Amino acid sequence: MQLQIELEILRASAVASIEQASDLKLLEELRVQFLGRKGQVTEILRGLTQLPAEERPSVGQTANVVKTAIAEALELRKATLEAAVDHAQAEREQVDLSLPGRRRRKGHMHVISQVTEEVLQIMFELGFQIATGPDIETEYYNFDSLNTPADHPARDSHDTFFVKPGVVLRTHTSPVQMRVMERAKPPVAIVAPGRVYRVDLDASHSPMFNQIEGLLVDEGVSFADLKGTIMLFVHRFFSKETQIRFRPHFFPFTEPSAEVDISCTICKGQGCRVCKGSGWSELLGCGMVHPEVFRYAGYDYEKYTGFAFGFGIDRIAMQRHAISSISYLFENDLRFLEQF
Ligand code: 2U9
Repeated sequence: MQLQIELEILRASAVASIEQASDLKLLEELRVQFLGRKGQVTEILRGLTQLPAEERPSVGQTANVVKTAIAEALELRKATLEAAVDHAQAEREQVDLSLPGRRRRKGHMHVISQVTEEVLQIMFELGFQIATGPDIETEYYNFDSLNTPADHPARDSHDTFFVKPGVVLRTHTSPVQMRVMERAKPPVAIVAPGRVYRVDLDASHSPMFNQIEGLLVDEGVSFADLKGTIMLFVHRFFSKETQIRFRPHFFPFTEPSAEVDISCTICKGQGCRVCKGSGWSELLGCGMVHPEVFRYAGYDYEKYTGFAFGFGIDRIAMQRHAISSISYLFENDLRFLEQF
């Protein structure tokens, strides 16, 4: 009788502790304490053999009922605690599907590339084809064949990067036109875009810059054709209102030669930092191809004439987009680049 009361008390206190267990670790400790091999209920069941035979069945039955009740309480509490753990994890890992996604920043073409494409598109519509060539050139293609004598200051190592004797980083894209002329008979109408290199570094010069040159050769090509082509280009690329003026100049590969200015698009001719107060901005160099250049190309200079022009893309990009300092084009500051 005494044992049965003990069993009932054990059951009440066991179930109460189990129901209050705050985590799974504690619950496991309680299971060991009551139902484990050396647990309290197990000990009682083991002690049944010491009881008088007539008491054994009823005490044994009560002990089993208590054992089952404790086991059930353990199961129930375990399920509750596990569900709480799952819930807490779900809370931690919650994804709010209604939040907007992270925006990826889209890249785009550099303003120099954009301007290059615009220029090439206009020239393509005028019937010019696009030609390219190597950045590393022979002195022959970069200078000799373009009527630039061996003692010309541009051929000095102070102005030109030498790779090795006879080989340079091209200082202009003119060698591209020379190579095309060697291969093709007139009529030839090409534009050559690309990187060029000069030993030059200050606020307004970079040792590498981008250039576009053009060449048109046929029978009867005149300076009037050159002027008309430049005018048409300027009107399309800038505006019909943009003024043009030609100034005499000298290049070894053209004769006569000229430089072309446009009315400054930044100050509309009023005078500003970019045009140095003059209201005019230097745009490009041009001229009629020198007969000596035709001789190098194997062209009959009695039969053919042609014009050529060349400009730096930075200069034309600055005028196109009213950029006040060339350094912006090389700094790659996104706050600047994202405006285009
Ligand atoms: C061949 C014959 C003639 C290309 C030309 C210029 C005038 C010129 C400069 C402008 C500024 C380059 O970027 S810059 O420094 N270029 O002024 N270029 S005529 O004449 C040629 C080219 C190839 C076979």
